[in-house]
Amino acid sequence: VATSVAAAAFLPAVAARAQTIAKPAIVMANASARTKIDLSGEWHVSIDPYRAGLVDAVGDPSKPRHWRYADVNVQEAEVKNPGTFFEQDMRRSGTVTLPGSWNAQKPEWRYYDGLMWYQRVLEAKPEAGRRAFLYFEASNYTTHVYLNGKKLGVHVGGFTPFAFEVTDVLRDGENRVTLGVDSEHDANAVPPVITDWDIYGGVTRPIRFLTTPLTYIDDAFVRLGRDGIIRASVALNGASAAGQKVVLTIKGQKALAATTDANGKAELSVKAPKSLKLWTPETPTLHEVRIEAAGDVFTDRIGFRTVEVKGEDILLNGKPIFLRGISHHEEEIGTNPARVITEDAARKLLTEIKTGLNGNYVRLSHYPHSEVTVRLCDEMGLLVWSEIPVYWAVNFGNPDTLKIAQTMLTENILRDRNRASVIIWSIANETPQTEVRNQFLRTLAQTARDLDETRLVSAALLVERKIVDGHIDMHIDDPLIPALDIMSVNTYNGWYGDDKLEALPATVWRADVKRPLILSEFGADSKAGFHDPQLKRKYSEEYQADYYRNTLAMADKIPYLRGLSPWILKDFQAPRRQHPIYQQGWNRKGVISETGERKLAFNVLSDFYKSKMN
Ligand code: GCB
Repeated sequence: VATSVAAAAFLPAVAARAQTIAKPAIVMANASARTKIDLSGEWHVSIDPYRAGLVDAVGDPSKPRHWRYADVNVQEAEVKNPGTFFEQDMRRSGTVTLPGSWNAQKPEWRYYDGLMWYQRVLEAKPEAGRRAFLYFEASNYTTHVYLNGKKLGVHVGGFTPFAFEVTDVLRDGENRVTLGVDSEHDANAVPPVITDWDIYGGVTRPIRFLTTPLTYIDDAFVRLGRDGIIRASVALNGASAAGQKVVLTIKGQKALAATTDANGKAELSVKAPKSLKLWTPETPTLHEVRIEAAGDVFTDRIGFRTVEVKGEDILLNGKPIFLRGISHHEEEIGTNPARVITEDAARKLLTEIKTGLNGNYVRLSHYPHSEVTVRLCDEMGLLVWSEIPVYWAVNFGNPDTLKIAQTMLTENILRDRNRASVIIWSIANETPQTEVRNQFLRTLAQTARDLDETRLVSAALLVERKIVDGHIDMHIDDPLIPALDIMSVNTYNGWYGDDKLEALPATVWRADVKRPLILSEFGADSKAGFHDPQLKRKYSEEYQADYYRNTLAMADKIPYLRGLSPWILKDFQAPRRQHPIYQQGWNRKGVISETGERKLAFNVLSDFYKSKMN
């Protein structure tokens, strides 16, 4: 009996490890280059707090109501048959602009957490010999998609792209796209119900209507290996995917060719020429890459570089590098952000890191950021930590939660693995050291490695603070570390807890293994403009600046420290932060305020990074 109990206890974890995650049916690499119609703009909107549109009056999901009307001209129907009645009419509902979270669109929707319906017309023309798709960059959290009243499917997860094919549903002329976006996170969701950031429900990134040939290049992963070989993995999608000639050209280099196998896949490789200009933060060279197959063309601008860990060093193109970074949430500057990241908004924030802080690195926390941000990092020369929202109290024991996290990680990696700037896939933030969590995260680490052999894997961990011989002692001993390339630790001594700032520099950091360390977070709140040079109370700019001075002095003494991403670039909305004077719904750990003013700590960090530039 004892044996079978033990075996049963191990079963879920073993099963989880064995499960390899399938790629989504449609990847649509570099989708934005295929855009036929950008569906950004005015959409009709209708709130549905009881989710009445997904079910009938007694909750039967087989008889949904709301979207059924999508293909009916209600106004005409009411005239034609005065006895008929409807309780929704999307065509006469008010409008909002998408992308944009509803949180910022109406004061009464500020904290709405539920279902919202959107609808707009798509004027299109089915083309013989071409397939048509709707592509969503991100919609938070569960999205029900319909075209002309027909349900195309559902997507779960707020920060990664997804697509539905509409070739057979598309009509000549007026088509109606209807979306039901539900922001609610239950206990099994990723992230879970409680986070330290805003909900930002709704469609937060562009929606695109795309067309392709009948067989098209769905996925292409082009990278420089640590062995000096450039490799391209190409996957075609369509009835004639097998046996196709694939031609890859990197501008200025000789073209390569291969033929797709029975699954429509081809691998191409070539030794990188000595003359190949590598991507670095200082010289972010991007190469024009062109792949042709089956009458389709895929183009992108791709940087080539290698990243690896050797002992306690992180090597970029074979040379040790120190990551001068900061953490960053996806939120534009302003007093009422809607999480709409335009190129301008992203450039403004990233320039503060690159130029203002003398940075070369950004932690894009706590979820995959918009594609425009990552592409700008490629262009501007900022190394990226990319993360999925496996955060705090995720339900590690639930296989469905693991599946959601794996799908998210997969969608994130498939979108961004051609971005040279991305060097780290992070699989979690501040998670408890339990055995179910270890199994869950080891599975994710393996998923990342299966999809991408060229990058590093990490997770932001916690370390218990102890006092040993009168000094603060931080012993990094998380059992997850063997599954990670880099140890990353969030530390808040001097902000949470009673440690005096003067005690921080003498902190001893101990690790059981030789591996590079990143301090993935440290920070203190301050309200921009609150000065208190005498008392230096918490929340004053002076306290935050002193906190930075002392924490940086501590960091500087850790021999195996290879990077920093303090918390955080900009003050951000966090409903759980309600100090009536200093926070008012904002986490104030930004080194710039929500309106972009630099606080005193900004200069402390900027000077420190200047001293680290070589
Ligand atoms: C953390 C979390 C981050 C919070 C931050 C804070 O450790 O990772 O999401 O916002 O601390 O301000 O406490």
